[in-house]
Order: sequence, then C-alpha cells, then structure tokens
Amino acid sequence: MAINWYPGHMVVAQRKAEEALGSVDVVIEVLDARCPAATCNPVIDAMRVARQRPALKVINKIDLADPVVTQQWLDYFNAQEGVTAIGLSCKKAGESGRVLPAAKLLAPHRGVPQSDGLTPRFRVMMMGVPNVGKSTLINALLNRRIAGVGDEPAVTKLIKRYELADGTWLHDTPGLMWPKIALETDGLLLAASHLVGVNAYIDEEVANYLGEVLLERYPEALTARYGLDADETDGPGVIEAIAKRRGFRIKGGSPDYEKAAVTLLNDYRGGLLGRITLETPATRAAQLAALAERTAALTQALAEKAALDAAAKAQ
Ligand SMILES: Nc1nc2c(ncn2[C@@H]2O[C@H](COP(=O)(O)OP(=O)(O)OP(=O)(O)O)[C@@H](O)[C@H]2O)c(=O)[nH]1
Ligand SMILES: [Mg+2]
Repeated sequence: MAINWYPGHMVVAQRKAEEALGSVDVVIEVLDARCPAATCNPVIDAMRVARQRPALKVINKIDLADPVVTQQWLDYFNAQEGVTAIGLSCKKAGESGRVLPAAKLLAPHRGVPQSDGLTPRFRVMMMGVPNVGKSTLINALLNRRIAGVGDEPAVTKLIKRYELADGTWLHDTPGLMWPKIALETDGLLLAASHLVGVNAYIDEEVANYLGEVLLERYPEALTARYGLDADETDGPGVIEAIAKRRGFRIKGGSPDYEKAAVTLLNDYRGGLLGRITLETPATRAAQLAALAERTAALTQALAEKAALDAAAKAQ
C-alpha cells in the first residue's frame, strides 16, 4: 500500500515556507528519532540547498528511540555536507538548551555586533514533517506554552514567528509532506509513528508492517508485552497472536484484527514496547539499493518494450 498524504494546506504552506527561507539564517529540521530518514522530507532539503541555508537536524523524541541506533543516525547525518545533527527529547527539561548554540555555530556572522554598531538578528525556522515536535521545541526554547501543540499531524497550519529575549526569531511552520514518497516503506514508518493523517492509511496494513519490523528488530519487546512465541513468522501473524492472547473477538467469535492492530500501534506510539527505532542506516541503505534495482529493471523492461514496438511498426 502506497501512503501519500499531501493535503491542500501543505501546498500553500510549502510555498510560504520557501518565501520565508530567504530571510532566515539556519533551518532547524526536526526529525523523529524512531524513523529519522523516513522523516527527512526531500522537498525541505531541496529548498534549503537551493537557498544555501545550513541545516541543524534535530533528532527529537530520543526518549522513545533505541539509544544505540540514535547514535548511528547522528553519525550518519553529521557526515553530510552543510549539516549538523543533535539528538534530544523536548519532553526532558533543559535538553533543548543545546539547540540554539548549535544552530548559531552554523551562522557565525549573525548575532555578533558589526563595525557599524548594528547586531544582525539571528533567525531560525523549524521545519519538518507533521507531528515531530516543531512547536513543542519552540515552546521549550521560549520556556512558555505559546505555540499550539497536539498529538495529531497538522496541528500548526500557518507560519508563526516568535521572539526570544535576546532578539532571536523562531519561525514555526506547518508540518510538510511531499507529493510522492519514493520508498513505500517510508510511508508505512511515518504512518506507524503517527506522523501522517489517519485518513491516509488503514490501521491494519500499517500494523502488519510494524509487526514485521518489530519481529525482525525487537522480538523480545513483543514477547515481553504480549507473550508472543518466538515462532511468529510475519506481521499478520503478530497481529493475530495479539488478538488471541488478549481475547479480542468480533461478534461470532473470530479474532478482532482491527482492535489488535490499533493496540500494537498505540503501544508502539506510547513507548509501551520500550525504546524502539524502526530503521537504521544499514536497513535504509539496503532498501534504497533494492529500490534502485527495481527501478533499473523497470527502465530496462520499458526500453525493451519500446524497441519491440518500434520494430513491429517498421515491419
Ligand atoms: N515522547 C516525546 N513526545 C514528544 C517530544 N516532542 C514532542 N512530542 C509530542 O509530539 C506531539 C506533536 O508535537 P507538536 O509540537 O505539536 O508537533 P509539530 O511538529 O509542531 O506538529 P505539526 O504542527 O502538526 O506539524 C505532541 O504530542 C508532543 O507532546 C519528545 O521529545 N518526546
Ligand atoms: Mg506544530
């Protein structure tokens, strides 16, 4: 199932963000530590690179993620040109204090008095996919609950500017998706992590994939929470086993897969399965290689068909 969620307000928001980029110094791109690469919006990267703005990638929600894998992602992003990455949890007091000093290092000319006596104001813009914690980070930096937050994708609908006591401008932006997600599994990771609108996917399909990833990467978490046997073989098997263990049944007595799927999604989202990261730099590289192979095979098949059509026409 391909998940694509690109509601109308995002088209407008993207255009406005593109305009606003011209007058900010650093883009703070907020990512979700449970799926950091899937939460990298390629359109945001392209906009930022076109405007030659440096990026501070903030891997947020590390309280929910596997600390070993978070370190792997920090190393991965820090190796990228024009990018600095830090990990934090907005839910932990004081952790956001590292954000602005790290961002300032990327624009050393700003906020420093010039020879004409003027001090150029430091301006940052929070960007990222929906529900990753952009507004929560703004509130943490302001030390006030002023930006609207909520555990629903697309809470912030308009760009808003906030000012810190030292004159720094913080722009909050609506979460942005992009028109076509190249890796189908990225859409599933985003949906599992509650980062896309609920109307864009079917819980059971997403939970089947989540079950498959958990079975592969964190089988012990499934055993601890649901008492699953190690011999479950696939995602649907995990959902079926949860329904059986918990006694979820629909009228007539068959297993209630829907209820089991929602249970798994909510438990993962709420951190009840422990600290989990659904992708690593290695799993990502393997998926990208497989995608490249599929694309090459498709291109070749199309070229062969075009050659056959041309030969048939020539006869
Ligand atoms: N566990 C955990 N939850 C967090 C963290 N940061 C934010 N959240 C939660 O994530 C949810 C989304 O936060 P928001 O700040 O509204 O996200 P946003 O990126 O502004 O979302 P949109 O405006 O919809 O694009 C809220 O329920 C927050 O409480 C974190 O570090 N850890
Ligand atoms: Mg917001």
